Amino acid sequence: MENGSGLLNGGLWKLSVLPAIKGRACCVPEQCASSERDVIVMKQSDTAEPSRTDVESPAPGVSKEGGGAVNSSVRTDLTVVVPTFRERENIRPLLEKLSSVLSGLSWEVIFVDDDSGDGTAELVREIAGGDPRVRCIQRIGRRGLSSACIEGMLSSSAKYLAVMDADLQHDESLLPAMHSALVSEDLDIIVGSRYVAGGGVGEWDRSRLWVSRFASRLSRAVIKAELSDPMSGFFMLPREVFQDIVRRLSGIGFKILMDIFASSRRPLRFRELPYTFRTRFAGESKLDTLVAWEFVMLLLDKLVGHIIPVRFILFASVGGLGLLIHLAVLYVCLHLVGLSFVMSQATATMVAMTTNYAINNVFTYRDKRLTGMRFSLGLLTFYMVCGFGAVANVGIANFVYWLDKAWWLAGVTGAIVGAVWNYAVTSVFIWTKPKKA
Ligand SMILES: Nc1nc2c(ncn2[C@@H]2O[C@H](COP(=O)(O)OP(=O)(O)OP(=O)(O)O)[C@@H](O)[C@H]2O)c(=O)[nH]1
Ligand SMILES: [Mg+2]
Repeated sequence: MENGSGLLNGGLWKLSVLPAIKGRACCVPEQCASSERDVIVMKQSDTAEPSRTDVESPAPGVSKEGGGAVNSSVRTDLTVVVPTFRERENIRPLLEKLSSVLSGLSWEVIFVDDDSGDGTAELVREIAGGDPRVRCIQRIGRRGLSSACIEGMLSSSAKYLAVMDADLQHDESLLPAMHSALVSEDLDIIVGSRYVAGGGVGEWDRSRLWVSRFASRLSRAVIKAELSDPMSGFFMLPREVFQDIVRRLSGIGFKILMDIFASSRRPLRFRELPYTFRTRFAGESKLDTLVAWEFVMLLLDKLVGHIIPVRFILFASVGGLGLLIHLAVLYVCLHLVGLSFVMSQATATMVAMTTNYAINNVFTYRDKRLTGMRFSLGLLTFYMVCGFGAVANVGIANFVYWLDKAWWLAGVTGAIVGAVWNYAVTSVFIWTKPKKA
């Protein structure tokens, strides 16, 4: 049987076909980082042109009096990128705070919203209609904090880029100090840290503190810098530093700062400024157990991603699990239920393929997860792809056996071909860019 990827676990093979598949989906007019890393595609609700702003205009969306004045001679110096997922209630309070602390700078804010469904993007666009400092990128059928930040930064042409959360947990009053440190000193990045003297984690309970510290320790495997808070999502860097790194970013999961440090070819000159993590203002946390899973994916990608794509490792591992599921179901049907072998094998194959598909949808392709009708259509496509994969597997294995007579070599070769086929085709036809709804 062929249940997604057969027996392939781990891997020594450097497959030239895979990076080519990973780099798909860069197309005009959508903008993307044309790297061989995973796809970075923008769905943008406005243009990628820099907005030109009036330095002294009032809070966006708060009062329109004078707020729409545009001084076309002032180039935006700072872009604040804010990833959002269901943050509607936090938008106006955050804009008020940004407006008050950044009043001496020429700045803009770009909200990158993953089609929240609570009206976040609509509200941002409404405010943006009266204030050129506010912009919105709405991504459809995509999820992921890091990739959202990357796309936000790519759409800016400001000299400096900051990233912060929407829920007011990051202390915006640090932004001017971050900016002046970058302007006056020879630094690559300024990080808001909760773990240097003067900083704090606010109301975290002990378990969250422990998890954060543990993750920071694990990150040492891929970060060379002595950062006290590599899990921070609050930082500022010059755009050329970002541009220098962007093609090597993984864009996986929640930890964009760790990704930046781990992707830089040279050690980054950094400074940490203390801040106290505040309590979320409104809305709900998006942290869940799968965020930890994405953290592991990011670590793996940084450790072995240059040899073999981490998604392929996961896909192949899920295939291995599928084989176990297949054997268990086959045993139950054959020996406990008393079905014929053909019926048992058919049932086991369907169960294994279906569970493989569901597991891959949640874990391997969490950022492109399919739901509703698209989930069902994807499942049908998965059955078909795996059917072809099985034919290719058996055909190639047969051929190798005919050549060599080594059963194990024939079996392994067939399984590899089946797995690569399934991975390649499903990543192009199933977990790909969304079509029109
Ligand atoms: N675009 C986008 N933004 C996201 C996604 N997940 C989270 N965010 C945003 O990223 C920021 C951080 O997410 P939070 O849920 O606040 O995570 P956290 O601050 O680590 O956790 P809490 O302390 O529980 O709030 C918020 O502005 C979220 O709206 C996502 O999948 N896509
Ligand atoms: Mg938060």
